[in-house]
Amino acid sequence: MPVVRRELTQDWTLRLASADPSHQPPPLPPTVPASVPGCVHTDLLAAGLISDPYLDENELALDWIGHQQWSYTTRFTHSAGDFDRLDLVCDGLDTVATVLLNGHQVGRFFNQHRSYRIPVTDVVREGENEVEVVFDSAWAYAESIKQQLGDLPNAYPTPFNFIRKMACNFGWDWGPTVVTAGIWKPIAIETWSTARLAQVRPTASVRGAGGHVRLELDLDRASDSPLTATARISGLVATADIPAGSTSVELTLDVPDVELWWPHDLGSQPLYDLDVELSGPDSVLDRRRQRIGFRSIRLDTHDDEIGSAFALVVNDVPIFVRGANWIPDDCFPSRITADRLRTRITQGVDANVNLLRVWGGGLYESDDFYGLCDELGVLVWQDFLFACAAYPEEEPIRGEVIAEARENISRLMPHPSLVLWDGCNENIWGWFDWAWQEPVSTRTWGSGYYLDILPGLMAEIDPSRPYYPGSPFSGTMDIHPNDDRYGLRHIWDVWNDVDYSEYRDHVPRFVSEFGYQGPPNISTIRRSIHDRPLTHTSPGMLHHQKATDGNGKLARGAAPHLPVDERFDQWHYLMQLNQAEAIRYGIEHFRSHRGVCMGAVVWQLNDCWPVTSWAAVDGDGKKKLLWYGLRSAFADRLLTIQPREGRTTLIGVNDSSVSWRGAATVQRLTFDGVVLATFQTRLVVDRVSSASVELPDRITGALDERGEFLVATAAGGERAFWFFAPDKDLALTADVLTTVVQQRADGIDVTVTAQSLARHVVVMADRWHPDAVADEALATIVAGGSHTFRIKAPAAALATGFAESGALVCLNDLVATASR
Ligand code: BMA
Repeated sequence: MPVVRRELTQDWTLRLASADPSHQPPPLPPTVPASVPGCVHTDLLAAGLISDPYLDENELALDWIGHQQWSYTTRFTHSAGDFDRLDLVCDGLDTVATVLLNGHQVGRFFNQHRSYRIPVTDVVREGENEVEVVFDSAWAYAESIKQQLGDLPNAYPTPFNFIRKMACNFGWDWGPTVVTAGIWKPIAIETWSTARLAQVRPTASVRGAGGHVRLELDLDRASDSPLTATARISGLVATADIPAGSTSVELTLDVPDVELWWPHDLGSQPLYDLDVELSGPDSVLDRRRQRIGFRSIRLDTHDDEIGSAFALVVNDVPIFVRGANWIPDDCFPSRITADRLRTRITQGVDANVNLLRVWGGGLYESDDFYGLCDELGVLVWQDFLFACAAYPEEEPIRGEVIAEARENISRLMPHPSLVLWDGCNENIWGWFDWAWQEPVSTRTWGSGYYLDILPGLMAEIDPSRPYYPGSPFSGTMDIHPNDDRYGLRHIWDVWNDVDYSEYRDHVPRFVSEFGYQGPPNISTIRRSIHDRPLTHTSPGMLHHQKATDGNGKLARGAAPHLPVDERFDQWHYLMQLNQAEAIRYGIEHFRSHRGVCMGAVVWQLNDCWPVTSWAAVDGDGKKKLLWYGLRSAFADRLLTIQPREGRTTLIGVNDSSVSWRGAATVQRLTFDGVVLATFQTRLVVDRVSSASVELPDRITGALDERGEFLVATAAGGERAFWFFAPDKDLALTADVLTTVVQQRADGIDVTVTAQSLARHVVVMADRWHPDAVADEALATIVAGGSHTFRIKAPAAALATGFAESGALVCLNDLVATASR
């Protein structure tokens, strides 16, 4: 009999198993219909028993949920069949779970990041059976482990470092505290006979023009009979006999003339089906299909005259990483469907992002996530799940860490997109800089994981993928982990303390975090926050801002660049604009140092709820101005003007697979369009490289710093601006735009023409209609120029005039107001 899997999705009920008197729950019905996969929060929400924790300040009143003991129950019928074994398979339990079958405890588990297979052949009975999963409070468990092992430093006041559960679930500087419990991944009954495939671990590599697959199989056995394993790829077959009693086997396949897998910016994503079969003497016992790809990957960390490099080399091409950090897309991960992941990852691809870093305070993401990255050509860097805290290396945490690492390293092996494993987020930095050394003293703090255990497991299980101990890290504990000259760098003094112009003081080898906040889109705010009046300091807005002094940093960060205007819509425009400008400024600078610097991974692509944060796409999945800023700053061909050794310099950066050659023109203009100087040059930028041209004095020397600017244009339409003064000080004229709106079948075209320089012409389409989306949202238009914004919108949007909606904003009008 082959393996038969039956998912238990039906007839689940949830009940409060026991209440925590210090977090007294409100009256609840004895049972509540439940969804599996799911969690307590989403079940209570679906039953109408709680308000939505993502709205207003509801989060605060729902704190009790995470402190209770909850129980999930269902029934299934079982009839005796022709099989040897019956397992209860839990793909994911969140987190402290006792599993009972017909009242017998069959398992007790403590780790959200593992799956569990429970042999229950002897407990299951003919007819009706009852499965119950009881979840203890994750808070209470983590606190008890903390008591047992002793407290350790943590950037947050919660015990997430004492439990193997998604850390940001306890609250983060962009996330609410919604400590969940539940069966968060599928749960199933599986029957099998003789043997089954326990693990299939492929390593695909490139050998000359061919591909080589090394396939390791682990088996579970119910009997000793001899077996055969067969693997097929591209019409090729390999088989191996597995002698009686043996539980592992290795096969290899050599595929001639494979097509290489590339990140989307450099090539295509051919994927190959690898089919694996396990057979007994007379029948197939188990099957697995995995999609793999062929590419080589190397991490270049060689020492050089600056310090030490950090560059990902894919198929022998050093890649400049145009990356974004990824956080769990929802605090309730069972709501993250494959469709939603496809949308979100595609938003990254469309913003020219070629790598997502799955951040260590979140999850090992679902198979869907990595499968989509394979398909869409997005490189993945996966953190092991440690973030912003010291972690104990004693039991019971140690064993859980090892088990979860083994499982997830193995699970993710098929994916060509996965190119890097990283030990932790900021924990090595924390040890150096966050006053941990005294409280930690002689205790463990996690270094054993990052420097010894995890690299050991990688070498044993998946030596094909690079491993790096932390982000940031300088390659050795002898050098400060956050040094521009070595390895990985996080730049957070910009945003926290200093102006974004100080990005230019850093030439990191690879910047894996840097970010700037902005509020979510207006339609997201209006859906989730019902403050009357709604202001940037009204209670709901403040609640949906989790960063320390977030609003203060927003205001101080914008002040050197943009006018101050606290009317809500104006504030909102200015803050989103400043976020986009700060990051664009940083990225253009980092890319202009291509070669020394080989990556910029912005913090962060996505949000998990509606919040003011560093994200480019807000909690409702809407693109903030930053998303449009990323798309332009991360474009394959970037034209930028940068200071270089005291000179103003035109730089072309080419991260595409074809060379970029052609004429470029730089002009110094007045805001009214008078050409003061022109410089013609030829840009020659090879593939994956950059080139610079120093600009002559007649171009770079402005007579009136408030009223002149440079515009550079390359033959392909690439453009760069240079202003001699901050936007807020420019002598901009109000009311310089004429606007023509033209209706189309699926929306409108908005053509704006500028009489004089129109700075930061922005379309925030969802101000017009919540579902309206503009193809472009950020434009600076020179005198006499025009730009057409194409806006997709549902027919209902047309009932409201676009012009009256406030969706089109031009900085000129705010600067002129401010200086009046
Ligand atoms: C980085 C991240 C997160 C945090 C972000 C913004 O350090 O690793 O911990 O959300 O900064 O503060």
